[in-house]
Amino acid sequence: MSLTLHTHPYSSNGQKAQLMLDIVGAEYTLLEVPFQVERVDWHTAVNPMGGIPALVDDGFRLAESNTILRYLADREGREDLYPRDAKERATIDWVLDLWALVVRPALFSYEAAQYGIVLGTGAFSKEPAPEADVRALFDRAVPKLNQAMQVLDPVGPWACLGHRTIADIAATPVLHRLVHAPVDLSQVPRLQTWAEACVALPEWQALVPGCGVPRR
Ligand SMILES: N[C@@H](CCC(=O)N[C@@H](CS)C(=O)NCC(=O)O)C(=O)O
Repeated sequence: MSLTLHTHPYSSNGQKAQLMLDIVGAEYTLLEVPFQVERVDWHTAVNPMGGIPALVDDGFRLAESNTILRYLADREGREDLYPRDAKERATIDWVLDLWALVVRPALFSYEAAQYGIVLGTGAFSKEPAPEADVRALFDRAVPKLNQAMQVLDPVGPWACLGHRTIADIAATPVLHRLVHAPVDLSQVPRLQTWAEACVALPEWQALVPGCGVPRR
């Protein structure tokens, strides 16, 4: 059974799908989708919205990175990463939604400044903002970040359930960027503890050099 991931090395959502494939030990092929406003036909044929990543499993197509993580955990029978128990599953889903719908938007202005993100063309589409501006934009997000971190287990490092799950895998690429950013992460101590554990995952350490993950 063949798995093909449509991704881009700079896409944090693509990176989390690739990290998941590596953690479950699946064999896969990568197809690089160019970051351009008019997405290539072979990609929109799989994901009409054009977002990166998308996954094709023997003709079965899927997009939305969190959906891909849930699917791969179920496909590979990895209940340690995404349990079947309703409360455990919902706890993970809460962190996934919190990350995508609250934390990422709170970080957007900061990330756009640091990585020169332009909607439609992705990271490095323009020069990054000066470091003082980047730091100030991060500082503005700190209260919201500390509020969001109260949803995580108080005893870390993992987000919930006391072990690594897809909630941690989903956050790892952006946590990596934060660890390497010119910002004071100690202002959000629970996020810092979480980030250090996720970034140290051996599968991430193996993946990150080929990902062109910005280290500025
Ligand atoms: N909600 C989607 C987001 C997909 C998405 O926007 N991906 C980014 C890359 S991380 C993208 O395609 N960016 C280029 C763009 O701005 O169109 C997911 O989680 O997969």
